[in-house]
Amino acid sequence: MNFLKKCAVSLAVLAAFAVQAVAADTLQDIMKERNLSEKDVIAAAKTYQPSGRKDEYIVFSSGGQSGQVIVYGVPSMRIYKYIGVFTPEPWQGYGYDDESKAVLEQGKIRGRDITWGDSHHPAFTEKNGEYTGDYLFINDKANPRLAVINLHDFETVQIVTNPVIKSEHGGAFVTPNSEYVMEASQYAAPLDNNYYPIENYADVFRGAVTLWKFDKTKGRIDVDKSFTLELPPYMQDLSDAGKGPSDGWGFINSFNSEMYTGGIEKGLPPFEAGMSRNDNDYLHVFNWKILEKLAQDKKNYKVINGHRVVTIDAAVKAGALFLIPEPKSPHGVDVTPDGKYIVVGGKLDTHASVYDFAKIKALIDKKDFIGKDPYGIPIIDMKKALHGQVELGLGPLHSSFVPEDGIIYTSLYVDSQIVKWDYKNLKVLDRINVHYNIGHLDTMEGKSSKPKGKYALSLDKLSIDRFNPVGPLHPQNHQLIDITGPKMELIYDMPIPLGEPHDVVSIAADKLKPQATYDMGTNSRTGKPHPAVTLAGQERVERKGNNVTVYATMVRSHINPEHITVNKGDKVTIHITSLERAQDETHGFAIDALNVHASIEPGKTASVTFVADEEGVFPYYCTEFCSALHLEMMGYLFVKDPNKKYEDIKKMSLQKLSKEQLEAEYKKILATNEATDAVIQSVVKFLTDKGYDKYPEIKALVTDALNQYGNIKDVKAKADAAYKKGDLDQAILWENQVWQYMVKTADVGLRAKARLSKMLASPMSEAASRGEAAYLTGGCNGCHVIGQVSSGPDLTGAIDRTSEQWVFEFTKNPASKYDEPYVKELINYFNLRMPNQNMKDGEIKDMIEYMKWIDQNADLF
Ligand code: CUK
Ligand code: CUA
Repeated sequence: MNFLKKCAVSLAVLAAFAVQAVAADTLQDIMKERNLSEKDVIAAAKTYQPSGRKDEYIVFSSGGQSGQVIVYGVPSMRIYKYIGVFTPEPWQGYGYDDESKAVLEQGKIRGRDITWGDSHHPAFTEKNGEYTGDYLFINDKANPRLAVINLHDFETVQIVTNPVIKSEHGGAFVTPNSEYVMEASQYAAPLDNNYYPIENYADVFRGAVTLWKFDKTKGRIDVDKSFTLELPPYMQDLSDAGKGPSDGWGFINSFNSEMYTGGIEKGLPPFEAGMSRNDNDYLHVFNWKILEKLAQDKKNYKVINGHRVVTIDAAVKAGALFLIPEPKSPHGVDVTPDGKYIVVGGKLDTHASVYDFAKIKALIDKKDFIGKDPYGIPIIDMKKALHGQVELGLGPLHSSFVPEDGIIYTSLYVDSQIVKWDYKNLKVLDRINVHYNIGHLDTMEGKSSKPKGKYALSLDKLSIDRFNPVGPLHPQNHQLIDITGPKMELIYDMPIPLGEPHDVVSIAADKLKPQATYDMGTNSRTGKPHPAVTLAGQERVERKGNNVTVYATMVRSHINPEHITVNKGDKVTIHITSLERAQDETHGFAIDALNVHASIEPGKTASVTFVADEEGVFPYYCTEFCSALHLEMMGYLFVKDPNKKYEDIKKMSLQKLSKEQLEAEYKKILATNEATDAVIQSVVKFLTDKGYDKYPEIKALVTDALNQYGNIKDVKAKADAAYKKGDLDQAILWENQVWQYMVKTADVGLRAKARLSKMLASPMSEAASRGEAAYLTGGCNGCHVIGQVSSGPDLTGAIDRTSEQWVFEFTKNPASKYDEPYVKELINYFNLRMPNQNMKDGEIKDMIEYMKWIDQNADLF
């Protein structure tokens, strides 16, 4: 009675809301109310993804100062993940479990922990210049490092620290078949670790480019096979690898061929004045295939910090290093998809310069040079190497490509624009304003040999007035631009709240094949079986002196063991294996107040190590809301002092249940279990009748459900044995555990049923889906549940019980029928009157179509 009254009250509230809600239910109404133009609505329609719809492209963005990588989708611009790379990331347990700590350890510089990174340029593995979607590389500009992320689980698996470069920028750029990942220096510095005064700049300070060898079968960088090319101290900037006809070559910009050394504090003009004095800087052109051979012979390299550095002399002698003048202080260098041209963004010059690789190669072959720089590197005549230059505007930086031959998109930092132009015929085609001050841009696989185009992303450094203010530190702005038409159209602004994300790479979503779960007992950071994998029944605690090793498991909804007792001062390692096999059933393992956390996805084994240096009781628990019994997924760590004598605590006398009370409780739980089992059996029947095993994803769910169900037999036997012994208390507890397994079975089983129903249901007509929307927005589901009698009658079969006309009239004006005997009966039964939801005629007609669809699919509810 009480419950029904409550329902009636909430119904009245709902009805009141419904009246307000109907005010804005046509597109025109919403546009008017939200002050949207037709253009806005079209932009929204181009980016909106209905629930469950997947994105076409996946974007990997550097996370700037966060040291992470941001993963989001295009066109929806929904953020999917922040991948921990150079910095700890608690959700993923990155930097908290032992396995990921080992990865972060690799990123130490000269023994020092580096707890931040300036993650900069992400790059995919490539095959013939096309993205493969297997691994992602990203560099840390601040602390010269490079990381490898495995795209089969989106986890960072390796960090390499550059042994000679002190400051970098021109990485990560991948050669067309992922042979090497290029990492070029930024600020020249001595390559060894010694002190030299600035007066030794030209003699000792050097730039460099490291060629990190990538082992494709292992998915790791092979440090021993990697080497570096020494370069003059010209402040190298961005790089790119050649492809097609220019495969084997690499290109690096620079901005201080003046070799200016600053000294503002001594009254000298500052760096910015001296470094932009000359009209030209140099594009470095080098051949890594020749260098690779040079690095095999001792006479060509020096060993610095245990690492091979091929000298400028050796490279010049072998015809592997050249310079070409470029307009002063350029920024981006981008090789065209066909590998025939190299486009350099002017930055301080309003032009983009297009170099023709065939011309460069011919000049090199003819040894046609205009001179040598102070380090003996041959200089190629800029005029002879250029295909042409195009005036684009102020501050051209980076470029990206599309499938159309010769078409390129270039960012203009100062003008805050993207320019579309033709690099073959050298003319500007279109431009669009962005907000504000764009750095990099991307055009869907736009830096590969097979760009997809379709959308452009503008990575704006400033957002100024685009978003709700959140203090003086503004988010960055990633803008999505539709580039399918002759004019670029801005369609979405996304605030990025995580550092300055420099650059992105994008990939067709179907090229990524991430796994849903791990093979049981995987160390995700090595990809190999974890030596401490623990299966059900193998849980144990081992002690060797002061080292305690716990082999634990997690599965919905318990941690085994639930009590761990150690001595104060013990070094404790807990290896935790998730016994789950179901997709998205992740557990997190935390011990309160001990800074311990790990993320244990299905099948993963992760370890945490800590010193139990404080006496006390420390609860531990699961940090992911993994099931209805998630809060119960816990245990206690007891840390006792072995040198202390603990007094006996007087026990409280708690009231015990009587035999009769226990019997009653036991009967109750048996009845509950029986009822729950009936639900399970009906779901099983439904699934079997519908041939669930023909649908792999449903089959996986059912297998998981049956796994849970399979646990019941053992537990039930324990319950029965306890009952036989007369231990009602234990019998009740074990019966409760039976119920837990049943709930988990039903949980997954019902999910499988819902998904299968959706797959099998006949397609909805447009009218029926409008009707469903009207049903939901009208709040009808507050009282009606399809397929069930709830606080209102089941709508299945309602038309058969009456007629379409009747349903129409009743919905339009329920009160007109309150006196009909059928309705009277309903009002009596539910103690509720169907309220008037003020629906329009069209909506009611649509809803009737929806009800017909329900009737057609009645067996699925
Ligand atoms: S760089 Cu050009 S705007 Cu550090 Cu790739 Cu950022
Ligand atoms: Cu496992 Cu919550």
